[in-house]
Amino acid sequence: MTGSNASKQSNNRTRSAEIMKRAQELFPGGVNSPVRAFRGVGGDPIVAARGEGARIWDVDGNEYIDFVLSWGPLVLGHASPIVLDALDEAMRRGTSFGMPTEVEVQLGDLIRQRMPHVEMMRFVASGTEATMSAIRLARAFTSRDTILKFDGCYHGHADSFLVHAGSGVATLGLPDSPGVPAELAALTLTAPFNDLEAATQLVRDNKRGVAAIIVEPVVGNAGFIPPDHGFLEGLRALADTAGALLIFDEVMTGFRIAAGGAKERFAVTADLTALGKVIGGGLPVGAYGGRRDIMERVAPSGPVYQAGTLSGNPLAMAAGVATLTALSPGLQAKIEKRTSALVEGLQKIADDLGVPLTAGCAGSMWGFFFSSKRVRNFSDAKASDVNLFRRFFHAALDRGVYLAPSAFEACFMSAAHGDAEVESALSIFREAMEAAVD
Ligand code: KE4
Repeated sequence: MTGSNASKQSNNRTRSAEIMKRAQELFPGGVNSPVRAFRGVGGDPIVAARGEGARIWDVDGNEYIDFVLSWGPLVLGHASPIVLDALDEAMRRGTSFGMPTEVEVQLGDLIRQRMPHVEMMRFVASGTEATMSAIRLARAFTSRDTILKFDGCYHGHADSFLVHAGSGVATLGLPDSPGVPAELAALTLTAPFNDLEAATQLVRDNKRGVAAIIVEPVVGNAGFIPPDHGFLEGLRALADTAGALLIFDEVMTGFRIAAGGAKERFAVTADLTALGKVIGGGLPVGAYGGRRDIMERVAPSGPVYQAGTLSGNPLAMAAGVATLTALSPGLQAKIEKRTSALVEGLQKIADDLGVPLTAGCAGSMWGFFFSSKRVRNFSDAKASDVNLFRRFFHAALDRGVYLAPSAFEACFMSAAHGDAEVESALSIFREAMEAAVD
């Protein structure tokens, strides 16, 4: 039940609680990925039963408008008939071969048509694999070991990235991760996002040279933080001067901030790009690619080894082909228009209520902070009112809207979020904000 006058739902969550009790015995924190555990907002996770379009239902039958969309992949919405039909046809031919297939070529063609700078690519099974492989390749290509990342950016859980990382690492307030050898962590430099001077200084001071600068072109893992004008251009110039590769981690931004990704939106071309999420339509996928002269170093055409049993899995490829084929420029523009309307509406609600809030969006990715000033980096994000976010999150959840359960995550929209969903969500946001500030 979600309607424009949605008051608090019944919110019986007994089945969720029962299932989570069993889950706690089986999985660390009862989850298979930390950020799902609600540690960033308190309370107990709701257990998903099904999704359809813009909505999910939990195992107690409570309905929510979903703005997490599996953390970004579901740009067509839950259980999109387009994706289901493609999967139905694909799985009847078999679920995996560990052999070349035509469908992986079809998806590769679609990606390269939209991102011509991704001249050659390799499919893997997660975003982590994509960024981990891109870094290994950059280190091999430059014969250097050091990388530069940005505080609060999250590039998956490969060892080299768990240094001042965002997403679940930030949500849980982990001081980086035990188990990462100090010698390896020392090879990861970190600078504040949007601080070109600090990045330049770190690169200049590193006498052994930097292999790669890796960045989320629009940050989604410290909350939603867009780049300052000129920041990405500055990183491109810095990489060129330093002989480092520029890697855009577009696992989250890919096919969300623009059809052609960061290059189309910001006119900055990375040497390597990591992709994931949307290109698998909700199935396990990742990809890394870019300049042909770099990618040709990857085995078996070159010596840089990387492999995967389920890389290019035909079901994930089929879901990706269906998704990207449906995601026409016209549809993308429609989703972006509704995303802007939602964000403008949220900002207006906060302004009307006198609640300090800054909201923003880039394509079909959006986010907000309870902060009176523009958030430019992770320190700004941590200084926002996280306690108010927690209260707002639960007030919205109780009224039928599911936001990312952390102040340090982004939210998303899909083709299934129509004007009715935007109107309902804004009505719920107003009620939730009034309740949260009381
Ligand atoms: P995966 O290994 O989770 O497929 O992708 C890692 C990754 C890499 N790069 C970026 C920019 C990402 O956002 C991610 C994963 N995003 C998180 C959400 N912020 C996934 C959710 C989770 O960890 O459960």
